[in-house]
Amino acid sequence: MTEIPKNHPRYESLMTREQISAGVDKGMTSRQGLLAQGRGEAFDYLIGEKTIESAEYAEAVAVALLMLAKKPVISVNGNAAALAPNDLVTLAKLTGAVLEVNLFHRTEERVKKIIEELKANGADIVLGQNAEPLLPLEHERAKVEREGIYEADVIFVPLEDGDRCKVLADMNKLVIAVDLNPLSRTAQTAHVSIVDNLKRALPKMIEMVPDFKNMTEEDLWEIVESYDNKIVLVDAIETIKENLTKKQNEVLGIEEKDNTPDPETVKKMKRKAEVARRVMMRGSDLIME
Ligand code: PTJ
Repeated sequence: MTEIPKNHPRYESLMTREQISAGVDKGMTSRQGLLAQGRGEAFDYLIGEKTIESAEYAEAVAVALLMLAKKPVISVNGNAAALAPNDLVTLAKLTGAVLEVNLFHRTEERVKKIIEELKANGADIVLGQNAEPLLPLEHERAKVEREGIYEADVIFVPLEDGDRCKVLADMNKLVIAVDLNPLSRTAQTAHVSIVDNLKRALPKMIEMVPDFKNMTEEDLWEIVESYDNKIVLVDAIETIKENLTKKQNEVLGIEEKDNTPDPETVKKMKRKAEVARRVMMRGSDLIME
């Protein structure tokens, strides 16, 4: 691993690269995973390399959904295993979700290595080795375990490539995706699209669990039912546009104009107070009236 000085301005980003590259060396992550990481980095840059409010809102809804699920599954690929093995195991334990390895560039060797990594991070059982081609897909992601993804009602899919997400949705499963690209097929198809870096999203979700543990099923359903994924996607795209305009203005030496929204917009953006209180003790102004 390359030694990255802590005071390097791009420390976090470079360390993440090191993690992915170490994942390749360990035989868990595919070489294609390096390219996926690069694409993610580019979108993270555009989003401002921080968790935007709408993503935090989607994370809260995702936690509520995982708590409500009867058979939740967290699907793990080579990139997710390299970036956040410990947090994946913790989230699974806290929400009662089953971990299943599901790969696009599947080899049995990689499945085994990822299972070993998750177990080394505290997982008891990890599915994936007894997968059968049960999903209507022409590629290796079709291979899932009957007891796992095939029978799941809610599936958490970090860093997915789009078509499985659609197939799962078509099978009436609720899909939560983490994808920094709000334009990707995955983000556009999932029921809850978390436009955030997986490395930031997971700790936030883990931190939220205790707040949701004390809620009634009715309250959790209210949170889930009042969620609109389109708002989250639109907000992510809007954030990218704003960041680009800001940069453009900086380059041109144009001063920022006052962006305070007019009172009519403020009124429209006001949240449903009760739901907002429950979901966003951690802040989100995005449930439109
Ligand atoms: O391990 P395998 O064989 O299952 O393969 C996994 C990869 C990721 C290589 C495979 O699923 C793939 O090719 O994915 P894509 O089509 O490149 O899509 C990955 C998506 O994840 C892209 O939209 C990226 O922007 C996004 N992404 C990359 N890194 C992160 C991310 N999103 C959130 N957090 C990240 N750290």
